[in-house]
Amino acid sequence: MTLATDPAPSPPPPDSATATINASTTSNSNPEPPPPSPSPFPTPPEELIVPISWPQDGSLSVDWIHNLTACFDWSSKNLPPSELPSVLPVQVFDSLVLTASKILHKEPNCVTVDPFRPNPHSSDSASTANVVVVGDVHGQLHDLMFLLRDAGYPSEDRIFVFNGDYVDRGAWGLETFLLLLAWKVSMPHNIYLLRGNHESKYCTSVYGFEKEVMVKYGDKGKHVYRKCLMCFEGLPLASIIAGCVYTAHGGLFRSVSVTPSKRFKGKKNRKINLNTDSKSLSLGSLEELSKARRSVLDPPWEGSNLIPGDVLWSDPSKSPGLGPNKERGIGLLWGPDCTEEFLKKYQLKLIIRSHEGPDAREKRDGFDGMAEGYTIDHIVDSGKLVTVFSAPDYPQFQATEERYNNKGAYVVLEPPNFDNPIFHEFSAVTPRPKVNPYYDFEDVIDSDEELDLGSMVTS
Ligand SMILES: [Mn+2]
Repeated sequence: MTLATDPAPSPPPPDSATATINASTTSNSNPEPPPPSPSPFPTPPEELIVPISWPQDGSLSVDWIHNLTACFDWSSKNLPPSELPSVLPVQVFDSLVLTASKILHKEPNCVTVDPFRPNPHSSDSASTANVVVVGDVHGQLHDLMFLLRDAGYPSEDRIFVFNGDYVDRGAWGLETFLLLLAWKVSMPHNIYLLRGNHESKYCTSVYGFEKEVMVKYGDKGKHVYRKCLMCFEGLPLASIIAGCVYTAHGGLFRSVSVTPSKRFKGKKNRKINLNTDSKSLSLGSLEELSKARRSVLDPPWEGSNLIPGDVLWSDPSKSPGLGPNKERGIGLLWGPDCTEEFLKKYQLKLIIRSHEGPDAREKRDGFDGMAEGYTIDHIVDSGKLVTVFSAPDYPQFQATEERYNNKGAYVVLEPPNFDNPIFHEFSAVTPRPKVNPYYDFEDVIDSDEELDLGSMVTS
């Protein structure tokens, strides 16, 4: 079935009350066509351009994005979720995701974010942008809208790096992800979208995003979900900002280098160092990161392509060394010594990662909680490691009365050095529109623990 040839749905027949009124008021002369039956839903305010259409030249202006934002905001407050296609038709979804996917798939695993820009107005002066680093968003559309207003929108003077986890848990993962894709399409060098562990088939099937898409797009839901998964596969894994800051959703990763076996030295037999027991684990290099195969629906936890899973799932530890992340069942735990080794090796000053919200931090001995939206986890000779989490009042749906009431935060890096993170905290936008959750939040355990690894799609 091709979408382009699908007939537009015909308007439902007028109900009998309308038909009766028509019959008595139009009499016999010059019969007018029956008026379309009024929508049972509120009509959008005049300043909104609804439904959204794809621009003829395919270039998305800032005005187009602000209209998209306002439409998503309005529909989240006034329409049932299943009416989203009346605001964003599936054809426009297709154009947006296809255009964004093409851009994302071309980016390297570790993107270079260069805030030193040539000044188009003068050949001998360069302008320098600020860089804003954002952590987990988890479908909290209204908080993301606040963050963008508060920090200022992406522009030549302000580059954004998002650390992943756009979807799941919150009720507006689709709108959140699509809004960020629109900014990416509009100005690909002013915003970078990295992958989080929730941008995967496994997580989205457990934590709500798949169901959200099915509810919102109905019989086109499977198609929309599949396109989103294909786009997730294209998201890069990490970034290096201004040559001195490394960012990724989870963090550091192991070496998966092929090492010649001693016994068979000189022969063709080579042993792949699977690097699974802690004794043989060593830190991976940026060169290895650049060669990893990131285009997988679920990053594998076994086999030889382990770097994407590490980058997306790992956590820091207060104890030295590199070991398996037993709590999560995938990824690593790395100590302050590894942070130092990585920073020193690449002459970096800072690692900014995300991935741990207030629920995850509740169970982590020795670490600060996430009440302020950020923590400083390692301070070493070469620099430091910080965690930033940008979903305030998280998670949106919770079984207990008592909430974490955490703030969200984002990081601003400023010239000339970009190595001193300035943290901006913010509270949740209240009240949130009332909406039903898309996953069984009372049954699904709080953080991403105890993965059902067998159900992951890793090939
Ligand atoms: Mn995460």
